[in-house]
Amino acid sequence: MRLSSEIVSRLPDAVARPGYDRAQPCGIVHFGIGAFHRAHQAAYTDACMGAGESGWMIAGVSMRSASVADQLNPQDELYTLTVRSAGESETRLIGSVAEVLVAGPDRDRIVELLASPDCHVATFTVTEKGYCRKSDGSLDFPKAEDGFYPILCDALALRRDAGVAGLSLLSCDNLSGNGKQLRRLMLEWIEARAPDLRDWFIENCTTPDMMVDRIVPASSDEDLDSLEQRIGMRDEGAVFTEAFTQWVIEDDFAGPRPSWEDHGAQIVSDVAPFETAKLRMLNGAHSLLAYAGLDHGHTFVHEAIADAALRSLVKQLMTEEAAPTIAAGDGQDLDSYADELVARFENPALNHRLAQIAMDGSQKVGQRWLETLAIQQSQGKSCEAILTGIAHWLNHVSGDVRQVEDPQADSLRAIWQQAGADGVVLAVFGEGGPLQSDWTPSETEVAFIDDRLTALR
Ligand code: CS2
Repeated sequence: MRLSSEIVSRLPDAVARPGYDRAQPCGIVHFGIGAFHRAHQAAYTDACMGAGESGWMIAGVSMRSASVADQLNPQDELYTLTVRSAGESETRLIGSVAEVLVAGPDRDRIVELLASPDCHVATFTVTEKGYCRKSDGSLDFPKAEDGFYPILCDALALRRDAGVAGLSLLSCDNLSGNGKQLRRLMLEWIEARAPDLRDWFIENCTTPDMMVDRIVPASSDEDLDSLEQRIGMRDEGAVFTEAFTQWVIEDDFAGPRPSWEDHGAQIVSDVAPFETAKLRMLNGAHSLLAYAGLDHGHTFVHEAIADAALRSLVKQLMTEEAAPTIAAGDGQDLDSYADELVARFENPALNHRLAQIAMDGSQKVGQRWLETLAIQQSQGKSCEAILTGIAHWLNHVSGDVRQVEDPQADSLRAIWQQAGADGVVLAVFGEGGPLQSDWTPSETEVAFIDDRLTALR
């Protein structure tokens, strides 16, 4: 028996369900409707409509595959969200998604929804690589052609022509200064492809920065099976997450928005301290656990953090390397933040796969590790935990140990083959390498990484 609006009443009483009328306009178009969006922004928006706000249904766009549409369309876009903490699971039904569309085949409908006066907000969780940036950060036009840029650009031009207000564009991805980056990249597209839209875009659209946080492992077949046992019906779109959730949003909107702050979001004037702490501490530690954890033979985050050697590296990365580079904002205590993160990583009920975090490292380590390295280096300090992480990442992308899922997998493997273990650090991170940043490895740092790599290979 498959979940759908017709059989919602047969759900166990313990499963809370939307009490609002779902036949409302879509005020939000979301690009990248994966598990994270469904467990985070869509849940906040569901709470807003549950509290009586209207007009905030979400049209979700899947950028590449039709799989989310296949999961949700037969279920009238309903899905359950299960919060898992040790020993307990709590499930609620989310009603805020109205439609799921696929970027290629449904392009016209997506443009129509975005151009509609009912729509006020476009949100994005397209992952780091979905922004189609070249290694110098500028827009990679051939890649961007298949991304959200042309769709959004067409819709914005229609809004301008029809005299409709601009949109608030919310990048909810783990990029530093995500709003600013989205603005810069979108402008690059507009300047090249629709230059007459430039001034209108600048005057009418905003791109607030934000920090989003919730650990959402990819749902497994076992997750779906055990949920089915518990709720008596099959939910192919179910998502599973932790109790913790955080959303810090810069107060910079072009028009109306849901009152997310009534349901736990923080609307602030400066997101940077939160975003930087999250990227360098949480995500930085995650990537270290992923590459080092896999090399130590672990599968899940909770196993890796229970490994004494890795646990001490993670603490070192967070408190001695990353935290000193962060100008903490009001009420932010980075030591307790680090403790909370370790506790979240320990959650045994999540089964968060290290391999999931290990994906797309070339797009992630810049904001997670290299910014910290650059700042510490400028103060004459070196960061052994991060450098150890780099050795494990390089080992990973050699392609010799396991399958590498990364848009740069082929070129990184080619660099390895050409430069060999002795030259790979500078070939990747040095001048002309694919991961150039403000951090240029010093001789001592190169030697440190080389030592670790030799031990690994
Ligand atoms: C993780 C993140 O997969 C990854 O790279 O580090 O998805 C992480 O779980 C989230 O950012 C937590 O908010």
